[in-house]
Amino acid sequence: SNRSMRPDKNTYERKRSVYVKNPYLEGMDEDILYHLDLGTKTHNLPAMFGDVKFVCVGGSPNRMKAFAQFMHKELRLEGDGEDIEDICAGTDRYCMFKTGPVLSVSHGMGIPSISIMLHELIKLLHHAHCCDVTIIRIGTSGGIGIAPGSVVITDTAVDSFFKPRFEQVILDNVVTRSTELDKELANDLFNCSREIPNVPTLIGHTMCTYDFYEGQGRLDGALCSFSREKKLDYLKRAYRAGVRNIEMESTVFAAMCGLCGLRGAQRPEIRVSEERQKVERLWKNDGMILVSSTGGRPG
Ligand code: R2B
Repeated sequence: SNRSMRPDKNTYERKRSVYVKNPYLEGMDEDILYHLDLGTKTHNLPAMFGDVKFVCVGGSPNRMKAFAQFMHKELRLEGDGEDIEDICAGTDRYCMFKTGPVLSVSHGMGIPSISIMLHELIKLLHHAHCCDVTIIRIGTSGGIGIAPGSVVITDTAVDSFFKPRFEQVILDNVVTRSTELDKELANDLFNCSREIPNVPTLIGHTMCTYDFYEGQGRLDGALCSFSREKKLDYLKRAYRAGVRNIEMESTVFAAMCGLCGLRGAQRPEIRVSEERQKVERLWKNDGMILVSSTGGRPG
């Protein structure tokens, strides 16, 4: 909803810029954003991106294009938006579309992939002198103990041990970063969801894993060394710790956005699939419902 998503007067007054925490960047003659096929010498980044206020990121390029077309219509911009151009067309690593103040960017699957994109996106927003930017991941995920088709708005991203932390390996050190997301933004999004009928929406923790199979307790990977009971025990413990869905990007997303002055939120939808129904049956027998993310298109 435009009403509840509009930043209040104080937010404008604060003018929160997007910052980078790298003393070397300023002294660099040129900054090349390798995987976006953009750069400070080749592109006028302030002219191209200076008005960006919202960045929406998600795994799949096609979905992010469809989202940009949707935004084009929602914002009632000129033309039908069908021929919207991929700003990163020079590379097939990620794609990026701009509709008014909304940037739609794909990030691929998993922490390393989204992390590379976020480094370059944050530098892009910084070079473009953007301020008061809100970033929202609108990815897919597998739900735990919630109704199929639900939308989970993440309050905190947690790791595989249900801890609100992201462990970044820097050279041969492990640095622990916080994964808190903007609570006010989560509440704003939740209030918006009340205006959309028939889409069950809730706020909860999102667990981020390094792997889709063994890391998520799946029994259908090429490797599986645990029993069905162990899997269910793990997922139940996750549920008790407040986890309502599982995906593969939220911890690094929360950590990086938090450190660089971006107001961040996660709003993954739960994929509905045939496999889910199977797992759901299994869990129903066990007194819980699990919405699995198997079988859907990777996203
Ligand atoms: C959700 O879906 C993908 C795996 O299928 C991954 O990117 C994620 O977080």
